Amino acid sequence: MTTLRFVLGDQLTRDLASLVDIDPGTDVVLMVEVAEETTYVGHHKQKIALILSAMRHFARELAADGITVDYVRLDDPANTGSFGGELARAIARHAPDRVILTEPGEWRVWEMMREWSASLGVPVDIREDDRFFCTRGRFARWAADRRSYRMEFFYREMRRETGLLMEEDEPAGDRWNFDHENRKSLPAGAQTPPRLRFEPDAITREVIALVAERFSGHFGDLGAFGWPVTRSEALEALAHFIADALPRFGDYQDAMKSGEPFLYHALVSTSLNCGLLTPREVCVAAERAWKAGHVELNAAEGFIRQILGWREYVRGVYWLRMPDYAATNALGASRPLPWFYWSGETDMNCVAQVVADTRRHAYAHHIQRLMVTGTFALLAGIAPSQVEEWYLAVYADAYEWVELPNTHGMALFADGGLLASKPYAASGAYIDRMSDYCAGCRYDPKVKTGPGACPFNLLYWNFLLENRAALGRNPRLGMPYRTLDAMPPARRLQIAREANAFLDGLSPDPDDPSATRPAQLALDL
Ligand code: FAD
Ligand code: DLZ
Ligand code: SF4
Repeated sequence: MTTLRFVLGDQLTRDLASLVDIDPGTDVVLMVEVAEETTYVGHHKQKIALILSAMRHFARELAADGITVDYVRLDDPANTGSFGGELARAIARHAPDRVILTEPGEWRVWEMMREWSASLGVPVDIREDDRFFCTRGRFARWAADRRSYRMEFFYREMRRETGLLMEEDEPAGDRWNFDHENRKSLPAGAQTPPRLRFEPDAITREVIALVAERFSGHFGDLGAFGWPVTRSEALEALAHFIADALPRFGDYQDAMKSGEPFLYHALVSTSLNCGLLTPREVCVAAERAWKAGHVELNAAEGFIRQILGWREYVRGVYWLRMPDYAATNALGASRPLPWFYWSGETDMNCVAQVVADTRRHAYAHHIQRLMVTGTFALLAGIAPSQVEEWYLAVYADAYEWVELPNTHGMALFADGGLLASKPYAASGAYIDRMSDYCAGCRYDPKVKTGPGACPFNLLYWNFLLENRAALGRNPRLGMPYRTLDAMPPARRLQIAREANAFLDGLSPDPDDPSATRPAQLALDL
């Protein structure tokens, strides 16, 4: 009576639904490193190293608890390279009566899984992933009959249901949301806490060597690898964040600084997304810090909202709307992704800084992702599928269920406003206010057109011009459209001409010299 329990690389949680009732006397846990997962997108080298190392550590911990683990390594010569192929081989090895799984994070894998019962000839039990606050069914009930899904209302229901930051039936501090207090720019000379990075042990070093050799063509550096790869490291990192960074997380959540991607952010997404931490324990830790008087309410609320609100909400939208969601393109954006998203070679200092952070750490914080590389792609009309592939590839925390709604919906407005009530379009003034990037840039955020004009300024107005049919009646864009309409026609023409010259100079081709200096044309006008 053997049960085969197949655990995927982002399911590294001891009380996972498919592991809770394990019988170590008879059951076998299957874990497989497969080429299909390491290459379905060109993952950053650190992402592959993180998952393979965390999988190997998790398997070792299960084995230490007396559980039989059948672990297939990437370099096993018999490895078929796919989940389906490895599951079939394991069924032949163990002749199980049934296979138990937890539902996967991605639609792509869900489609494979649903076939397995029929194709493998063994009953396959797919269990709900109960590591989230909100099940897929619960979200669907919330979303039923709503024309658009606003995170804020979903979040309030989650607060009520979980009791997090609640006093009886009311939100702590009599407000649900302290976002207005969370938009400060970083004062000059502000000290940011040194961040905990974990020295790779022998298992991680072996994986890093494998990745360096086998995935040398993938984007990203391995040198700065310091992600938690075990639950105990992840818990240590969480405790460090709560003690040293959470007190200022709220205030400076949106700030950006050259060479400092971490600032006061939590760095917990890699651990949450592969299962080393659960969202509940992370939120409870933040709530406790507030109750103990260690942090202000705006910090605890701002942080908990990201996890209890945004993280659950984007997952709900993903599962409710896939697979059609990915195919929408409300603004008809179609330009190819400029090569500088990979090379970082651009005169736009903000973009160059974010790509550099991303390459070095497989990390950039939310506002860097949303308001620099995201806003540029939105304003420049880059094809959503190409932008999404980039975001899925370059971050160590990237899985489609969380990456896609953030990119497609929040950053690119490609879903036409299902997720955000207006596009996150902004000119250079926003980046200038929230960062020190502009001080080191050859463009000037105060110059709107002509020599030295910040490309974000040109593209911002051009974006509104080009998308008037889709956005002109959006009440939240009334003010910028009125400003645009008050401009003399010749000025609007100048903006359109300069913006299009700039856009024509962007190249997706690394061998095209203009790919590294895409802004040249705008200055030549
Ligand atoms: P903090 O800023 O400290 O926030 C704490 C936690 O809140 C995060 O760990 C994360 O779990 C959660 N969170 C915060 N914002 C969001 C959000 N918008 N959606 C979901 N969860 C959120 N996050 C991913 O985990 N994987 C992705 O692939 C991903 N892709 C993104 C793509 C774009 C275009 C944008 C704009 C955002 C994306 N995010 C993604 C959300 C967010 O940027 C990251 O969760 C965050 O930067 C992770 O760093 P942190 O742990 O230091 O987060
Ligand atoms: C991301 C990833 C990578 C790089 N490699 C593996 C792997 O070799 N084996 C595995 O089980 N999982 C891996 N993963 C995580 C999967 O891609 C993830 O489980 C699916 O996308 C489902 O969310
Ligand atoms: Fe970015 Fe414009 Fe500032 Fe340069 S001036 S860093 S391009 S926002």
